[in-house]
Amino acid sequence: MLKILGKPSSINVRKVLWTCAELDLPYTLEAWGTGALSLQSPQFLAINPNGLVPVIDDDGFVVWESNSICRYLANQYGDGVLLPRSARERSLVERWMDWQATELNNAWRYAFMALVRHSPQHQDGTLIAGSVSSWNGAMTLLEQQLAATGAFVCGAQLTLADIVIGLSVNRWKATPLAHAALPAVEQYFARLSTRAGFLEHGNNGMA
Ligand SMILES: N[C@@H](CCC(=O)N[C@@H](CS)C(=O)NCC(=O)O)C(=O)O
Repeated sequence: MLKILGKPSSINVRKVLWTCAELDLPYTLEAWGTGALSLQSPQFLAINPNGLVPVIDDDGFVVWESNSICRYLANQYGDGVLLPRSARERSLVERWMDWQATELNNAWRYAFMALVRHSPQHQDGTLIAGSVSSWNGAMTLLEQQLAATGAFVCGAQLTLADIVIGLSVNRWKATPLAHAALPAVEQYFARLSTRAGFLEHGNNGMA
C-alpha cells in the first residue's frame, strides 16, 4: 500500500493527499515533521536528504518533492486527465505546476510567514508590503488565465495544476491582507469547493 510521510497540516503534503483523493487511491499516512517524527533523523535523511516532507513510499519506490510526487501518482495510477499523456497537452499543465513552485511560492513566502505564522524573523514592513504586492500580482495573472478558461487553470477539466495552485489560492484567501478584487479567482475557489478532496485537504480552515 502507498505510504505518505508528512502531516496533513503541511501545504505540500496536502497536494499529495488531494491527488490521492482525486485518484481514489488508498494510502497510509505517517506523521513526520515539526511536532512529530524528526525530519533530521538519519532514518528520514536516508530517504530524503533535504529533510522535508512530503515523501512517499510506493511498495519500496520512494519519491520526494511534492509536485514530482503528484506527477508520479497521476502517471502511475491516473487515466490521463489529471496529467495528460500527450507531450503538448502535458506541458500546458506542467508549466503551471512549475509556476506555482517557483514564481507563486516565492511571492507569498515572506507575507505568509509574517501575517500567519507571526515569525519574529519576518517583521520588516517594507518586505511584507513587497510580498503582499507580489502575491496579489501573481493572483491577478491567475485571474486572467481563469477568466479565459472559464473553469480550471488549463481548461474544462481539473488537472494537477489545479491541485497545486488551488491550495495556494486557499492560502491567499486565508491570509489577513488587502486582497485584490478577483472575481474569476473567487468563482474558481467556489468551483474547487464542490470537490470532496479540496474540502477535506484544501478549504478546511487551514491556511
Ligand atoms: N519543495 C518541497 C518543499 C517541502 C517543504 O517545504 N515541506 C515543509 C512542509 S510544507 C517541511 O517539510 N517543513 C518542515 C517540517 O514540517 O518540519 C516540496 O514541494 O516538497
